[in-house]
Amino acid sequence: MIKIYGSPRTSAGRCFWCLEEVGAAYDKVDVDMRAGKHKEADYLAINPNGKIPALVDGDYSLWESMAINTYLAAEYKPELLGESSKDKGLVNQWTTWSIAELQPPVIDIFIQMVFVPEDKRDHGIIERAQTKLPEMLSILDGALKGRDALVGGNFSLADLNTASVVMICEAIRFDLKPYSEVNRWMDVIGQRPAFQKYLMMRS
Ligand SMILES: N[C@@H](CCC(=O)N[C@@H](CS)C(=O)NCC(=O)O)C(=O)O
Repeated sequence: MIKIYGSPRTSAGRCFWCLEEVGAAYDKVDVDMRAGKHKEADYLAINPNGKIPALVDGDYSLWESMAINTYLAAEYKPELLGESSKDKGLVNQWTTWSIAELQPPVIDIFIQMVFVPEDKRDHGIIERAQTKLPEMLSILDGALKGRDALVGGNFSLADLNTASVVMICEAIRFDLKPYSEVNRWMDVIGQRPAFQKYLMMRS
């Protein structure tokens, strides 16, 4: 049975969503980050980065949330990775883009607003992130014009991984109203039963 380490309210969240999408049976393993359990030897043996999430499937273990999702799709629902080589390339493109380009400014703002006391906030970091984020969201909005899915005609891992980052924009109360295509796409995604289960886990 698959074990997924972490809570749905962290970077592990997209893996819980993916597990629901692919319909694999799994056990959730809580890691008490407040108590520093993610930095203890037992957990470091699974993920030497000391970060959440990690997946263990029998004697196989894997870390990095996007890599975990690619594994889950390949193993349990390969159509999520795209049908043709070209679509597979595009799914990989959006997955890489969402973690390497879209997520960093979102996380920069999140860290400053949530973890750094107001008098210690680095306003340079916040301003740079607030400039970069609209550029990234405009790219996403343009790609979604007239489409319900980022790649081909159907929901894929590109949608799941990218939407999982857009959800953090909501958490930092970044105004998504100007991105009408992104909103429409998120509404379509919001109807997915697996997504709704994931939302319930976060509440
Ligand atoms: N790139 C990693 C990021 C994981 C990550 O930063 N996880 C956070 C929780 S949301 C964490 O474990 N932070 C603890 C730390 O950095 O020490 C992934 O997507 O899996």
